[in-house]
Amino acid sequence: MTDFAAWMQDCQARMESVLADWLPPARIAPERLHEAMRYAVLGGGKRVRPLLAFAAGEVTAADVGRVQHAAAAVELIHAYSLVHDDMPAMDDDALRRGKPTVHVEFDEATALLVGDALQSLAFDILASQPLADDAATQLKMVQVLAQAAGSRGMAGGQAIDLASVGKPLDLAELEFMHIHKTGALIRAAVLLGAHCGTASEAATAALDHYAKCIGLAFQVVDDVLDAEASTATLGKTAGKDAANNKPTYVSLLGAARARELAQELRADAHAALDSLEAPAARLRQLADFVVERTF
Ligand code: GRG
Repeated sequence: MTDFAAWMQDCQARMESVLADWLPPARIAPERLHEAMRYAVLGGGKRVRPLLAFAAGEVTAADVGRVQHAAAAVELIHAYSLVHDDMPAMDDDALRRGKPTVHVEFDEATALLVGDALQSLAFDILASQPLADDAATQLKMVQVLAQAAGSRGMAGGQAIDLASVGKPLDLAELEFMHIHKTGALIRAAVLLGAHCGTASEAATAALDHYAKCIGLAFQVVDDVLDAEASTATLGKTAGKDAANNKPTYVSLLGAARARELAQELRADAHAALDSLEAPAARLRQLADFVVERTF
């Protein structure tokens, strides 16, 4: 196993345990809601956003005991978004992370509440744990996550996505949508990880630019995988974008140019890290992972 693979495994295991501790036990009332929350969050997913938070925290010499809570908060928002995205009113999907989606395994009302409760838990964590050197930075972290998840971030991107089905978006409009829908939370993961340590303004700006590049690269690759990989490999239904007549990087540019674009974004992400004093090796490896991933 490579050093990077071992690091990833280590962070993923840590994340699983931290999330398991934060999620209410299924034996506590309301049992069914708590069971569904645990079902939605535990035992699956690549944990890309927590990995980014850990790697950004390394750059700012953050205490990993702090970063793990910030990373958990971001992952809970991500998990909530997947639960709601899979519901019949949105993407209407039956498979997520290789198992039945929450509304299929439980029911729609429970899935709605799971999303709501996971979002609240994320902010509970950010508000209750000492994560930054000073209160102002910690308050800023709460704001970063709130804005990333809100109508001018992920939820707004999702609204644009829903409104765009069957419509001919151009490249700039597609990029605008994805910067919000997928990019905003990826950016929050990097910034929250960094804010757990000591980040100068220049370092924060460099990390912000890095995060924007890989947020977009993540989505470009997601579009390519949706078009080319199998349902079994992805653990979610493949080929949905074309089936739903959704504009994607593949439908606009073709798969070959989309792959090139992902490589260009990876190079931009690496370049953004060059100005940092720390080598940021993990962030570089994660940019490579995001672009080269096959699932
Ligand atoms: C419902 C407010 C709301 C937002 C939903 C994130 C999102 C917005 C929808 C998910 C739909 C989707 C397939 C988006 C493409 C990129 C993406 C976020 C993929 C899933 O993230 P991964 O690959 O998933 O990190 P895992 O399961 O590995 O955590």
